[in-house]
This record gives sequence, structure tokens and C-alpha cells, in this order.
Amino acid sequence: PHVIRREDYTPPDWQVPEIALDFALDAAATSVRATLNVVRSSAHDRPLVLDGAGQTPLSVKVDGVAVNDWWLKDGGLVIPLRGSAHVIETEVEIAPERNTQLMGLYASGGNLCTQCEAEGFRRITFFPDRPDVLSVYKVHMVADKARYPVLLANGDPIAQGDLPDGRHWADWHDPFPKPSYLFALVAGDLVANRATFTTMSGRDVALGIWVRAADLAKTEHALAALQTSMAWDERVYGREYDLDVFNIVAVDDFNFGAMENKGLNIFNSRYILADADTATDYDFDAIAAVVAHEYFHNWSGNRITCRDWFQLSLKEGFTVFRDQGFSADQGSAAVKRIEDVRGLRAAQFPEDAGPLAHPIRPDEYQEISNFYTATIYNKGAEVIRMIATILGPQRFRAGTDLYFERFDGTAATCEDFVASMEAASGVDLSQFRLWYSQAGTPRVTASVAHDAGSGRATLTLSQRTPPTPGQLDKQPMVLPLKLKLFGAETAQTLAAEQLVLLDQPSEQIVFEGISERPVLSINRGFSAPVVVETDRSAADLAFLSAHDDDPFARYEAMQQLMLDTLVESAANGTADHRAVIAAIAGTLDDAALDPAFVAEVVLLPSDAFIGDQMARVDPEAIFRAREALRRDVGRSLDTRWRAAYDAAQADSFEYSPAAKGLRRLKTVALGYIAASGAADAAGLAFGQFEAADNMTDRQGALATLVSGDSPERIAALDIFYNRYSDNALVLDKWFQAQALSARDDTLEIVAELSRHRDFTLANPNRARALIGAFSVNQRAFNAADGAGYRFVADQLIALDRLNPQTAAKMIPPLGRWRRFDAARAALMRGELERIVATPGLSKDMFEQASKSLA
Ligand code: B3K
Ligand code: ZN
Repeated sequence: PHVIRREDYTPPDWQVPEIALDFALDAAATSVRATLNVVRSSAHDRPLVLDGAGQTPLSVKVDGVAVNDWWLKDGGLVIPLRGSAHVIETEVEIAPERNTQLMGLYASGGNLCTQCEAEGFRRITFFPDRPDVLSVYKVHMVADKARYPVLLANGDPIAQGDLPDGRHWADWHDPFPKPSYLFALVAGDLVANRATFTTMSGRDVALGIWVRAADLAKTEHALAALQTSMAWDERVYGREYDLDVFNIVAVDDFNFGAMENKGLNIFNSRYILADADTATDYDFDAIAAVVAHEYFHNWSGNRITCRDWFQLSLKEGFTVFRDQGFSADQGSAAVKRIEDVRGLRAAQFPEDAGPLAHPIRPDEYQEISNFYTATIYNKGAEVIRMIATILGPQRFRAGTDLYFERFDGTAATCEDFVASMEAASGVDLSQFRLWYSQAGTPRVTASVAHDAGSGRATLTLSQRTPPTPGQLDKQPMVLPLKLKLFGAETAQTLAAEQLVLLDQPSEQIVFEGISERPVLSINRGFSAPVVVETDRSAADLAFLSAHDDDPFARYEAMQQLMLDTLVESAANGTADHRAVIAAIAGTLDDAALDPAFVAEVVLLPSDAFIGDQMARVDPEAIFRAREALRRDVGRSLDTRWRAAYDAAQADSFEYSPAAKGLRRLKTVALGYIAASGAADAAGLAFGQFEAADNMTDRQGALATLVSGDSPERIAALDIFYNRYSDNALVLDKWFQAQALSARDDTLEIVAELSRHRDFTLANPNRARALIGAFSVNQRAFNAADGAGYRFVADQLIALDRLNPQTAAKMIPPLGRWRRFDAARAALMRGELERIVATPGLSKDMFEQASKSLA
């Protein structure tokens, strides 16, 4: 395989300050003519090499003259040139409707759209398709006016007009030099929800969210989120929008969430379309977060882009950090932090502990599409968060100001960002830089020894980062740990919160005047993305779950208490549930708590997260342990769950943090009532399902029913299907709910659903809803006979032929074989070997599957 290495970076031989693109758009055959002004970057004699993939030039001109002195190499176009600046013209023909990879120019729902990041532009035209080549783009589009009445591209619209033959044209111009991955165009039959945003310097920006006419009413939430994000970025980061228009287009077929193309964001429709009837609260929140994320990229990504793809976290980690801050400001910051940490632990920690572990700034890759990972994004955001924690808010803001000022208009590196932070704050981040180069989740152990006689407490901290592929020896990291001591008897603060920077393998911190036995609250707010091991007893964890004044630490104490219980039960077949039950009861009884927070805190850790705590994952034992605890918590606290359930009823749907919190608690309570085995549980769930005036309640009830065996389960699935059979995004929920079911026959159901007339691998959302969801259903996927592995491998091999990028994303569950018993490990390896041996396998899949075997 061809490996690209970070240390091999060299600046581009040729720059392209300007490009003009001329599209004759048609789904079957689109002609693309490109005019590039190329400039030799230094005194070298190398030819111009333009990346390409799949096309052959119909013509090549240099300075207006057709030439034959060119050749193709690795899909790219090589043209020898004599002078220091030339005008290169090429023409190619591409077939959007045959583009099933959804990279480059493709057809979706009768419209045409583009996706270029990371290396899709080369599938449209020949170009130096790398992020450090920045060009001013002019785009001319011609298309049939009836089929494609709307023609959009980056930047500002310049002119448009009709042609005699039923076609029309439009010209767009983007004055900001940008890399090719930010190029976009859309041609379609779309309507816009429009608004105006007035920036802090008083400029009016015309906003438009473009969708098919039937979806127009579902764009209000996204439009409001866009306006809120624009104001937030001005207020919090001093960043103003810079063009006269900002358009967002929703498309149904999309490989990931959305794309930040300059002035023309293109979104997976699931992150735009919402109304109470079809979208859950989770969807509403995700829409606001993704709209904000893509908008924030205008500065962290577009105005300052990445020098090379190894720097991807420069824009992604920082932008996730920015969107997390935005979401925290829209509702409960505590709940947002809990959700973000839960996501990190579900996706990033296993990645960092497995065969695909890589630093947030990787050293090498085969296919860059495989590196849009939870590590680059979410651990990357945690790294920025730690810098913000170490610097404090004012110095952090000075650092971002300096970074934006120094590097505006350039393609920068992670090092540029860290150096800006240092320069603006005076804080030395030399050792901190290890967070960019070392993979793996650090493990911290913490224990407190108390000497009552002297009133002295000694906290011993130590750290260790486990080996990861290619990195056997790790240096000690800089870990910002917020901690505090509480009195076990009085619940008083014995030592106020302080920030400890653990940068040694181990360290002791002495507290004087500690008059009673202290209880340690550590990694408050999840100040460092590490695993903390303490010797705190169940009683101390229960104490913190009731008394800690840091909401995250309170959640964490409860999680730890639950995990300790569940791991013991999974290992021994039984455990004492009383401490967990009492702690949940105390939480439910605490009237001062926000229901949204209560709902998060009383949830048991997932099967997968329990497995992550065990030396060997035993999926059946974990499932049994978790079900037993759920049943016990449900039964013991039945009155409280019913009271919470009743108290959470609302007269009518409202989208507010308070109303969302109540809905969340309602469905969590319903889940416990069902887990208790109560005879009326299915009826209660079905009642909620039928009476719901919103998708959150309806889906919550459905999710409860699909794990059971009641007649209501069948009824609800049928009603849901019939009601939403023409709404693809809601049908995804129908597929997904069944793939996540706890039933014994989930694999059979999922296999049957894979043959359902509404199932298709061609739509990434649908593929993820069924195959992706099934592969994270720990018990069903890891069935002892390997049938789950075989099913997923079959599907991924089929999907790879259509869409390698989306297929390769679903490899990691098969790569977890080291965590399982020998029999399962052999079965998983067998499937990975079968995948690697598949003729015509994509390099996306080859990289993921072969690394997973290593
Ligand atoms: N930058 C895009 C992700 C592109 C993924 C390409 N495989 C969306 C985002 O992170 O905002
Ligand atoms: Zn992003």
C-alpha cells in the first residue's frame, strides 16, 4: 500500500492563484472546463502535476494553444512547462449519476451537488488537490432550467440569464482564496427559507436554507440556529462573517454530517430538517450543533485552513470545541458536558485503545477519509479544552485572537496554533505538545492518605499511557486535573477546587488542616480526557453522587458506582445492588436538580462501556448483569419512576431546555418501568406512543417496546412504518430502533430488514441506521456463533463496491477482536481476513481492515 507520511511534506511546486470553472451540467454527462493560472513556486524544473481520478482530458491547452505533450500518472495529469507562469485549460466529462461514492459531483434526489473534502475535487477536474494551494474561484454553470432551476456555488452570485434552448446559466465568484476541498456547487429544484443577518459591523448577509419545496416548513430550527451561531461567534470569538450571502443546501445522500464549503454549506438533510412530529430533541440539538459547527468553520477552517491533512485536527478539534461551547450556552452546560464525555468514551476511548489508534496529528495514512475520526474531532476538541483550562478564559481568547490575526488567509499547522497560544499567554506548552504526537488514553491513579493526628492529607497521583500501534514507549503528559476535597462526615469543603497540572510520572500533593476524613473529587468537569482509577469506596462514591457541587463529578461518581457494581456482577454472576439503588433514589428525590440532569445521571452505563472496563468482554454476562440491575432498580423504585413519569407529562409540545429535560426523564422512567417487568409497562409505552405529539416521546416509547415481546411492539412498529413510510429520515429511526433492540432474535430481524424494500446500501443514512447500529449492539453483534460478524462483513463488502468511505467507517467493531475470548476473536479475524482478500477492495477498506488485523 502507498503510505503518505507527515514528515515528507514539501510545499507545492506550483501555485494556482486563480481558477475559472465552466460547467455544462447534466446528470448523465457533465462537461467541466477549467482554466488555471499557474505560477511556479520556486526555482525548480519539475512539471506541473495536477491530481485527477477517473477522467481523461478531452483537451489540454497551455497559454491558449492545444498541446499533446502531457501524460497521465496515477490518475493525475502531468504537463511539462518552461516558464514561471502559464494558463492551463483542460476539459473533461464526468457522470454524476453514476457517482455512488458521493465524492466529487454527484446526483441526489434528482439534484446535483458536490462533496470535495478531502480529495473529491480531483474527481471533478484536474487540479493540485491539496489544502495548501489557495485559489480565487470563478464558476460558470449552465443547466436545464426546468430540472435545475436553482444554480448555486461558493461566494457571491454575479449574474444569471436564460438561454434559448430551455437552459439557463449563472456565474458565481468567491473573492476569498480557498483550497479545492472547499469548492461547492448545487443545481436543483429547491426553495429557500431566507433571512437577513446583520453583522457586528453593520453588514447585511442574505441567509438561505435550500430544500425541496415539501420540506420548507422543516427549516425554521436550522435557520434560527444559524442566526444564533453567527451572533455567538461575534460575541465569544470576535469573528464576523465575510461574504454577502450564506447558503445551506440539504441533500439526502451524504457520507457524513455536513460540509463547510465557503459560503455554500452542504448538509446531510438529517442535520437540517426538523419539526416536532418527525425529529427528536436529540435531532434538534444535533441540528443546532452541526449548523454551528459548519458556520464556525468559516474562520476555523476556511479563513485559516490546514497546510496538509495531517493537520486536520487544527480545524476539526478546534471547531468541535467551538460548537460544544455554543451548545453549552444554549441550554444546560452540565448536561452538554455529560453528553460530550459519554460520546468520547463511546467512540474515542475504544479507538485509542485499539488497532486504529492514532495521535490527533497522525504521522501517516493510506486513505485520508479514514482519519475523520473521533480522535481527530473529539479528542482534538478535548486538547483545545485543556489549553483553554490551563490558560484561563482571557488568555485563551487572546490566543485565539492572535491565531486568527497571524494566520488569516493561510494554510496553517497545529504547531502554529499552539505557538499562538504560547505567544499570547506566556505559558510554555512544550511538554503539552505531546498531546499532538502521542496516541492512547492516559490512565491516572489517585489515592488520598489521611493522618487524622496531624490533619494532613496526602494525594498521590500517577500517570501512565498504554502503548499503541507504533508507539510503545510514552512520555508523561501534561494533565490538567481539577480537584477538591470534601469532608466525609460533614460534607463540608476541606480543600477548595484547584487545578493541578500533573506532568510527572507521579506526584504527591499535601493538604494541611484536614480535620476529618477527606473524599476526593477529581477530574471535575472532565478537565482532562483520561481514565481515572481511584480506591474510593462505594460509600464515598454514593456520597459524591449526592453532595458534589460539580455536576460532572456528581454524574461521574454515580457512573463509577454503577460500573463497579456491573463489572462485579458480570464477573461473578451477581452483585449487591443496594448502593446503586439508594443513590438513584436520592437523585430522584432531590427536588433541586434539573430533570435533564437527573435523566442523565440515573442511566446505567452502556453494555459497551461496561465491556471497556473488563479485561475480557463477555457480552452475554454484561447483558445479564445490566438487565438484572435495571430490573432491580425498576422494581425497587417503582413508585418513584411512576411519580417521575407522571410529573413529566406536558400538555403540549414545547422546544425549550426545560421541556426537553422533562421528556428525557419521562422516557428514562418508562424504560425502568418496562425493565421492572411490570404488567402494565407495554400498555403504558403504547399509550405514550399513541398520544405523543412529538417524535421524542414516540421514538422513546418505540425504543422501549422493540426490546420486548408484547403485541404492542408489532402494533407500534406497523403504525410507525405506515405513518412515515414516505419520510426517509424517520424510516431510518424505524430501522435503527430494531437494530438496537435487546431481543434475542435481533440478528434475524436485522437480516430480514436488510432485504426490506425500503432498505438500500446506496443511501449512507439508511446503511448506518441498520448495519452501523447493529454493529454497536454489543450482544447481538457478538453472538457466539459469529453470525453477527458474518452478516456485517457481507454487508460491508457489498457496500464497499458502492461507497468505500461509508463502508470503511463501519470496520472498527470487527477490529475489537483482541478484547474478546479466543473463539470470538478467531471469528472476527476470519471476517476481517475475508474482507482483506476481497477482489477489488477499496483502499479505504484495505487500510481499516488490514490495520485491524495487525
Ligand atoms: N469537514 C467536513 C468533514 C469532511 C469529511 C470528509 N471525509 C465536515 C466537518 O467536519 O465539518
Ligand atoms: Zn468540521
